[in-house]
Amino acid sequence: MTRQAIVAANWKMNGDSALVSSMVSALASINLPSHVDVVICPSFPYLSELNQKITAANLNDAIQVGSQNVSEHDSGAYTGEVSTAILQDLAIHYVILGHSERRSLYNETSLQVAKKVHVALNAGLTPILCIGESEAERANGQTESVLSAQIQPVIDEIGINKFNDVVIAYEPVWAIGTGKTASSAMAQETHQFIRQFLAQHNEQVANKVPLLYGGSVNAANCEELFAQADIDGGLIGGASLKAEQFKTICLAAK
Ligand code: G2H
Repeated sequence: MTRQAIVAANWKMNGDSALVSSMVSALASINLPSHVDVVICPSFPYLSELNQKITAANLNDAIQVGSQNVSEHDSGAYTGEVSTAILQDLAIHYVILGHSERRSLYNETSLQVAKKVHVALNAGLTPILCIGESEAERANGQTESVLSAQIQPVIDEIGINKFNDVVIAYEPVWAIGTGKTASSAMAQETHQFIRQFLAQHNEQVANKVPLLYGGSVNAANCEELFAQADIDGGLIGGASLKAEQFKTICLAAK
């Protein structure tokens, strides 16, 4: 089964115009593999500038732009929020949803994340649905129940068939920005569990959903992670801010 390989950059609240320019130039200097979708998710203010630079560099087929969040509401009095319509207007294709930082710092619940996935799909955006367990949850043997509880509300909200258009990023919370990465074997085991969980609902859909690994992925560990059977790419934070590292990671995607 061939699945779409994806390498997505999550710049979080980092980056500036200079990074937008230098990253596009760096990626224009290599032959990005045609089987890989490269996605860059900067802060909201840089979405348009990034899209324009990608177009100017003739890289529209190779690089897509994504946002790091979207509102579950259509429009109206939601100060500080950004709607799917605004993202559509800016020609954005992907949206990261349910990142652990959104869940822990901004109290986003799995139900709210499910609604966001729904509105994103309705707007033709591809959601990158983030799930992951904390260190204590893994230590207590709760990894599978935590991941199931994060995915099930999304299945209930959109139905399993719509997962044909969803990307899942497994990001163990204890590996995020800490320099601790799950071993490739541990990541593969967890990805396999996620695919099996989806397969209980629909095996065909489960075999098609790209599963990305996230959490301190870098140029040194990406090859081994991407070589795992159920790892279809990565969601990259810190290392996506460094053009040389990010290029290596893009080239390593299978
Ligand atoms: C996990 C990841 C990107 P980092 O949050 O989503 O960040 O690679 O810095 O751990």
